[in-house]
Formats: sequence, structure tokens, C-alpha cells
Amino acid sequence: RSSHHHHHHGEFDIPTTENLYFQSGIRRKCPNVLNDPVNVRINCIPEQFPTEGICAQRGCCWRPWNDSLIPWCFFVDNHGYNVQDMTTTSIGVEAKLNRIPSPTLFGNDINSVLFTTQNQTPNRFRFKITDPNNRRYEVPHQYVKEFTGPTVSDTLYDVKVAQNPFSIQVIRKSNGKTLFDTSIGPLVYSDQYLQISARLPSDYIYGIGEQVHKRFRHDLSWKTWPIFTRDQLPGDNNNNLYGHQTFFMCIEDTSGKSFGVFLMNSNAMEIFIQPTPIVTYRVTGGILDFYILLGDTPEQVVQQYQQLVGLPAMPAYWNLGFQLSRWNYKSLDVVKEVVRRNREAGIPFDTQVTDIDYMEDKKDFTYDQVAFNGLPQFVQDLHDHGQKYVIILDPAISIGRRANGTTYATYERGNTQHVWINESDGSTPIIGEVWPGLTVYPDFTNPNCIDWWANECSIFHQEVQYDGLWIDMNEVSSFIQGSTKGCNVNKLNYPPFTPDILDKLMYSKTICMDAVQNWGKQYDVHSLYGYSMAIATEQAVQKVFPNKRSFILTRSTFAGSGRHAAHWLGDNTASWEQMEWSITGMLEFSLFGIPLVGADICGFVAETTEELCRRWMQLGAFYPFSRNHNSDGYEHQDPAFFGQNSLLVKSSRQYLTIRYTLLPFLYTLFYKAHVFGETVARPVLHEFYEDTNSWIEDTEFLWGPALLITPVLKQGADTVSAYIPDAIWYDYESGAKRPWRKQRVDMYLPADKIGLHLRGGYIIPIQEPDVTTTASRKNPLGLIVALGENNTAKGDFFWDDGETKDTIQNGNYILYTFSVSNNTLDIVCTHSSYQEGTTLAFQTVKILGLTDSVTEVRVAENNQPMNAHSNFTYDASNQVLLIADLKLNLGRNFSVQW
Ligand code: MIG
Repeated sequence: RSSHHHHHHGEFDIPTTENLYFQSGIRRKCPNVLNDPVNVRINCIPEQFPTEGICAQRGCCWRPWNDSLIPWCFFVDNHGYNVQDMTTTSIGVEAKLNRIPSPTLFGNDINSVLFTTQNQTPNRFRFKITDPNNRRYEVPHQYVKEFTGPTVSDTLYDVKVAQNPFSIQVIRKSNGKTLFDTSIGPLVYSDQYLQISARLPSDYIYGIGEQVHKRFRHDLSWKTWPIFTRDQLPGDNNNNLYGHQTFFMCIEDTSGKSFGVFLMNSNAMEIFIQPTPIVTYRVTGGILDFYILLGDTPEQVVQQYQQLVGLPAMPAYWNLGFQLSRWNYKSLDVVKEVVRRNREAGIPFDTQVTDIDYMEDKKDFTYDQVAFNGLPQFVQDLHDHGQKYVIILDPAISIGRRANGTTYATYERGNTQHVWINESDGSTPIIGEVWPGLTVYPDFTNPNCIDWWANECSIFHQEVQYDGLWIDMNEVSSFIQGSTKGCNVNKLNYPPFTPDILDKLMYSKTICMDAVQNWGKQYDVHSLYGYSMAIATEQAVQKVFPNKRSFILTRSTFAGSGRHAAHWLGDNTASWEQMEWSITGMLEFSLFGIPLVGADICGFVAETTEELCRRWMQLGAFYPFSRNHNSDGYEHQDPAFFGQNSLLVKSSRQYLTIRYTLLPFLYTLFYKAHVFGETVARPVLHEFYEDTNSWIEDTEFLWGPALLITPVLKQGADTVSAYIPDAIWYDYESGAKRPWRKQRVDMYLPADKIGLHLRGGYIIPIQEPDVTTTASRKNPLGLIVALGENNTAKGDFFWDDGETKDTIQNGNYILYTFSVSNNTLDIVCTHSSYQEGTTLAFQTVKILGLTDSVTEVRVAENNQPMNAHSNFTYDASNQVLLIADLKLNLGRNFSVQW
């Protein structure tokens, strides 16, 4: 029998719903009742102030409302597509969709489109709408590849397709809940305007970027979120920022069931969110290519997303150390002084960064021979102290000469190899302007360009032995609109619909949309610039540091960038509210699969204050990526600048020292991010989804499942009203059990304190801290056991050399699992193929929450008879047992009994 067969009509019909406008045969009509359901209105004039005239032209319904947020002109049932010839394929269904004759919105409607579905995995469903007659832009992604099977049965989802007009519903089989229902609005599919709406089953939506959302949970009150990469600083507005992120997660109920929606599309768009809730995509090109991911928990959904777009890179250990940076140190002498004073202050500090001012005339791969004279020797001094050096690189390459009048070799070599982005003719390099003056733009989607870039990185490394690369301005940014010649008047530079992007101009602060790259027209590939630059830089790093992980920090991101780079949240302002919003920003990048993320500590733009900077250093000590960075023109804000004996130095040292103590735990979390897509900086809701209070929590966050971080975010405050999720919690610093559980508390956090709580039930690996990771990695290890319910606990530990590439793939690592029950801690080595690591040993075990005094401690190796161990102390007031002087070398199995 043929694998393609026709289904009966009824099989794909959407079941009748309660809603007046969705009963079969009635559907959306222009309401004549007074209390029509305004929240389900799908805006028919999204791009300008609505008028009755335009509304009539578009064949939509005109019903002004006393509130201009609510659409006055909205779609009725005469727009959309009808299904023709639905057939099954080996992996889903396929149908032709024919446009219902109706007025156009933006012209060039495609009359017949192809709808295909793929049941890719039991959890992952994909549907795609393309033009069968003309190839439209599809993202050449590194990890999301065309799916060819095999077929899966046993999906967690059912899919229903309505025929006239076309719509799709994705339903969770286990409870019949409709997760994604496009019958709420019309499908619009024209050359430069694609629109689809989906009704969601829950008001709790997270993700989409990059914009400032302030709160982690989305505001549903008619919000437009433009997406198109842009060199724009985060502010109190809905501006599109540096990254292009189209993934969101939605929690369904207190069982934790959640789903994710990812649109694979790089074109400029806006995502509109309204009550009910409904999300509407308004996309300027490419195809509609949706992935719906079903999980039992929010964390699982995020894991599935990362497995799809590329699991995050395993960072080098030193990437987790603290970094100091600023724009415009002005001279190497100043940098040296900053390094000196922070060393003197005992600030744990792995990496010194320099910004564009190290360069000669802001030219990549040069350094200022006057102001930064002696840079190579300075880098040697950093290395002698076990520290690292990171330089900034901007993509734009100067077309001008060197200061001494010679040609700029980097530019000349690139020219010879034709590696620049071209104008619409495909052969004339497009000229813009950035820091070094007039510039060309490397086309990182061109393999020759990647070779050129890697070569330049390599040549410069022979001169200045940097350890990592910070890639900025890769949205791509230009200070002039389009090019030195402006931009042609055509449908790419001036599309019929421009999303609500900043300046409402496609080429604002970037190059023309008809410029040409290897991957396609700028119109389609603009938002992939940072993504491609990170991939090119990854190749460069491979050439410069064969077999090492190095460090890449990128400002512009796309889906899957975490595989290649870390991210910081860009040019924030030194303000209390921006410090608070940084938590949401960080958690969103956790969802996007870019776990090595943080904001500029103490704020980039504007003068910080001692209090703000102190509180921000406390919070920033727990950003996965921890860097204090400052803009040009503001006073220094490195910790030691505030005075060797300042409270700010003391508190920064205190919490960075705790960070360094916890690095084995943080590194293990990154291992789990890299292998399983688990989040590192974790939203409270991922662990405590049974409790709806956690669904809106974004002023505190977790490291993995086990460390709750509660910063002070308000000026003048020494008490935080904090929500304590439903678990046993121990104060990290004293080890004392807190009397709090599933309640809001006033947490006393005086000037020098941030709230740190360990969750009962978890065992975390620690290491004696030091001022660099080079030093701390050699120190004794330890374990903290936070006893949970029934006095049990569990944990794990990943260790390798911290910098060689692919240690996990090659098996060169040590892995442990820990568990406690019946007063016994089992330390089980499940993998041991990193010989050098076996010189390290767990030397201390600290047990929190031990109610009874301890008289004897016994230690065993490989179940050999247990020896009594004499060095332990029990602190009865805090109920903490500290066992010291252990020598439990890595690679072997132990148990400790008390
Ligand atoms: O137009 O290199 O976000 O961190 O200090 C500003 C100078 C360019 C923007 C980056 C910022 C960096 C600055 N850069």
C-alpha cells in the first residue's frame, strides 16, 4: 500500500470549542456585540496607527476601543489558507495550502505554499511552511540540520490540522491540553511578510530576545518585541538589542509540564504577546519553521532546545575566574597599576582585559606602540602570575594606512583574498565607518575569510600572547547608516513591512540590506553576523591554541551561539534597576543555551557609586561569567580603586573567594550544561515548579539545583524580602540551618553580605581558594554535604585539566558521584582517566544539619575495613560536623561514616 494516502476530512478537523468565534462554521466574524472578546483580536494594522480606511482596504474588522493597546482593526475569517491534499509522509504529514482570496497586507502574497510536519523525536515536533516554487531563505545552521528520520512513534504530542481555513494544533497526549493553536489567527505568507499566531495554554512565558524584559516572566499586556541584531544599549524600552533569539518556554502546570517553541528564522521580526495569551509572529522573510518541544519540566525543555541548536561549549577552567576590564585605560601604565592594586588587595582575579584603546588607531591586530609600549612583557608578567590576558577584536577592518604611513597589512591580505562583504553587485566591498574610521566588513560566512581571520589572529599572537578573544560590534555595527554611499532604494533596504525595530529603518547603525555575503543577502543574514564571527573565531582559536579551549566572548548571538562563545549583556548603565534586570537577562541566556553569561559588574555607562558597585560585585561574583567592565570617560571601578581597606574590597574579596572555593561545583555544572544542556544560572522555577510562587521569581537565582543566591538590589537596603522555596536551606557562610521554608522572609543582608544558601539534599565539591584558578586548581578539594530530608544528600564532580579540548569526548577526565544515607557518605569514582588529577585529594568534608553529636568518624577505601579518623570537630550550635585532614585522592572510591 502506498505510504501516501488521503485522510478523511474530519480526521484533521479541530474539535469544536466553547468560544463563539471558533465553533466550526462560525469562526471569526466582525462582532456586533458590545462585549466582544477584545483580548483575542489579532491586529490587522500592526505597522502604523490604524485608520478605518486602511482597515477596510485590508478586509479586516474595524471596532475602535477606548484603549489604543487593543487593536482597533483586526482579522476576521476571510484571510488565510485552505488545505488541499493532505497526505501522510514517513515522518509526518504534508499538504498544499491555497490562499483564500482576500485583500493583501503588504503585497506579493504566495498563493500556494507547502506545509510539512515532522515527528522528529517523541518530544520534538517540527512544522514548516515553505514556498514549493521558489526557494526562500533558510538558515545554514551548524547544528540544526534537515531531518531525514527515522520515524518515531510514541510521541508525547498529537497534531491536528484544520482544513478551511488551515490551522494547526499541537496537543499534549497525556492530558489533552492544547499547547499551540494557530486557529486563533490567520496565516499570512507573502514574500516579505509572514504572520502566524498561536494561542498558548498558560500565562507563564519565558525567553525571546534580545531585549530588556525587566521581569523573567513575560508581561502579556500587548507587548511588541522586535528581533534583529543591533548595536544598542539596554534601556527602559522594548528596543531590539545585540542578539537574535526566538526561543521561549512556557510552563503548563504545577506538575512541571512545560513546552518550548523555537522559530528557526534569522530575518527581522517582531513577536507580539497579548493576553489569553496569544503570540503573533510578524516576520520579514525566510520561512516559517517551528519546533515545539515537550518536557516534563522546564529544565527538560531547555535541555531539548540546547540539544537541538548545539549544546554549550565546555569552558576552560580559567574562564570561570574573575575578569577586570575597562574601555580606555589610556595607557599600559594605568593597566599595570590596576593589576597591581587588585593583586595587593587580594582580589581573586584571573584575567585582565584590554579594550580598543590597546590598539594603534583602533586597528585590529596592532597595538599602540607608545601608550601600550611593553605590552608583550606585561602579558608575560600576567602569565608569570598565573593570570590571563584577553583582547578585544572588532570585525570592521580599517581601509586606512598605519600611523607610520605604511599600508595596513591585515587589510591588504584580506583584500587579496576577497574576504569582505560586498555591495549588491556582489563584488565591491561595502564601506562603513566604525572606531578606526572607514572600514570594510569581513564576511565570516566565507571560508576564505575564516582562514584570513585565523591567520591574522595567529600572526598577532606571535607578537602579543593573548589567551582569549572578546568579539564586539558584531551585530554588525556601523556608525553610518548603510554605507558611505547610503543604500539603494529597493525592497530589501525598504521592505513593505518593517518590524518595530529601533529607528524603524533596516540599515540603521548597520550596513545595507542588499549587501551580499556567502550565506546570502544581508536582509536574511544580518542577524547571523555575530554567530558566524564566533564560529570563525573558534576556528582561529583552534589555529592559535591547538587543542586548547581558550575563551571567546561575543556580543551578538543567535540560536546556538553558546556552542561557540560566552556572552555579556552589553552596555548596561550603572543603576540599581539595571543591576536587578541583569538577573532576568542572565536567566534568559540560560534558556538560550548560552550559560557563560554575565552583565558588566558595577555598570558600564554612567558613574557607579560605592554602594551600587559593592552590591554589584556581590551579585557579579555569582554571574557565571564574572567581569567588572566600565565605559570610557567614567571613573575607575575596579575593586581596589575604592581603597585597599574599603568595605567594597573586603566584600568583593570575600565573595570572589567564595566563588573560587565553589569553582569545582560551578565547573561541574558547566560539564552538565555541555553534556546534557542543564542550566547553570538556574531560574528558581526550574527546581520548584510545584510552587507557583517560583514562577515569577527573578530577584534571586540558583547555581544548578543547590545554591540559592539572594542579592541586595535596592539602594540603602540591608534587608531583602526574599522568597524561600520549599526545601531545607543552610546559610552558606555559617553552615547553620535556616528556620525558613516555602515562605517569604526578611533576610538581613547588611552592607557586606549577599544571601547564599545551600539546599538540603545536595553535596557540592569545593576547593581551597586562591587568587587565580592556576593556583586554586592545585589546592586541596573538599565536600560540603547539606543534609536533606531523611538525612540524605547527593552530588557529583567533574574534573579534567581545565583547558585541553575535547577531554570529555576523549575520556580524559575524572567523574565522581556522591551520596549520603544512614550516616555514610559514599564517594564513588565513576570515571578516572586523568592521571595528573589523582594527586589532588578531598581533604575536608563538612556536613551541615547534623543534629546529633558525633563520637567517631570512620573512613574506608574500596570497602576495606574502616579506620577511625581522629581529626573532626562538631559544632553543636550550628550543627556542623567538620572532618579535616582526610587524604582521599581522586581516582579511588571512599566512604566516610559518622
Ligand atoms: O561603541 O570597545 O559593548 O563593552 O567597551 C562601543 C568599546 C564599542 C561596545 C562594547 C563595550 C566596549 C566598547 N564597545
